Amino acid sequence: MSPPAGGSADGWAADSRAAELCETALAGDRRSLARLLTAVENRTPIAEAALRRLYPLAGKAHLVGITGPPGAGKSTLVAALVGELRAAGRTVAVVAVDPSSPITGGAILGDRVRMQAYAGDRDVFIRSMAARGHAGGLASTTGAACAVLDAAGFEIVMIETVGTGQSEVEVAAAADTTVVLEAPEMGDEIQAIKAGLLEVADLVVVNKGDRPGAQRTASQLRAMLGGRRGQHGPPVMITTAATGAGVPELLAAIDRRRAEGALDDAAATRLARAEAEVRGALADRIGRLLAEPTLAAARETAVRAVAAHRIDPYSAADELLRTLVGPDGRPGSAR
Ligand SMILES: Nc1nc2c(ncn2[C@@H]2O[C@H](COP(=O)(O)OP(=O)(O)OP(=O)(O)O)[C@@H](O)[C@H]2O)c(=O)[nH]1
Ligand SMILES: [Mg+2]
Repeated sequence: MSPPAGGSADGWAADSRAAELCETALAGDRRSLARLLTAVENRTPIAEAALRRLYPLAGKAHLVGITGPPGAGKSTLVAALVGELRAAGRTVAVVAVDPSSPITGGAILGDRVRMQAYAGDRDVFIRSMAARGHAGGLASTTGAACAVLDAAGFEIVMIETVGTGQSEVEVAAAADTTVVLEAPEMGDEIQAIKAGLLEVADLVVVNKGDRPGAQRTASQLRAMLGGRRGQHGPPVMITTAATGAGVPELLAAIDRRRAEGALDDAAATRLARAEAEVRGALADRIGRLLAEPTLAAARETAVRAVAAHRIDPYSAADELLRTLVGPDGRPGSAR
């Protein structure tokens, strides 16, 4: 293992704690796994050190995003999929991301009750995460959490998110396969379905198949998506998550994505994810460097120069970057 960047005492402490947590988590200790995810959520130095160790072990899991409007039945469907996977002896982790609130909401508590059936099952891991407003955003935090669970050996990692604007696009960036859930009986409101939500769909599911209008909604969606993307719109399926009807077929469609190459290193979704992760890491690095007290003077000088219009913001940024990176190209070496 390479030493932590900078080699500071804090860096070494974080690295040795991360090493300990990674070792026990990989040996199957769920408490250590949960601690690693907390570190990821809070973006601590331990998370970074852990990721350095775990990233090479990840890349095998199928990351499946489940998104859609509130109440469409995402959590019920996730529970049904978990049941299906466990019946087949397969392992699964679930990350429920609530992008709307900085604090884990009540809905997720309800989901937890629903998942209590798996309390003693070591092959199911359920975690809710609040997505705070980090520079790297939802995608990079979710991506890091998925990498940890992936490295821990879960075959499928499901990410449940409420479709509230930008978040579903970010979920799509974190997942290999994005399942967009809709509920029937939207009638004319079908036009109001956020185009963005369907744009990112690899699979579209009309849930609540027991309700009238499910078939009609599915047909409308097929016409709409087929029309927009030529002959090959995403498959539109019908499920009744409450009874499990259609769930084996959905799981089969999800599994087919692996055979179709969605999990290959060069798959578009994997490249997009890597891109988001690198961007997130860069934003993180730059943010941290800019916050360093040793750079306060340079920052202050730049800000005053820009305010006085003696220099434009881009030139000021270039100058700061030179200060940050230093002549030998190493961060902080100019100090
Ligand atoms: N009739 C019917 N009701 C369902 C079905 N699936 C889910 N529901 C009900 O729909 C409601 C919402 O289900 P959830 O699974 O909590 O929906 P969700 O999309 O996770 O909701 P949020 O997390 O709040 O966005 C619950 O009352 C479920 O019991 C179904 O297939 N048929
Ligand atoms: Mg839910």
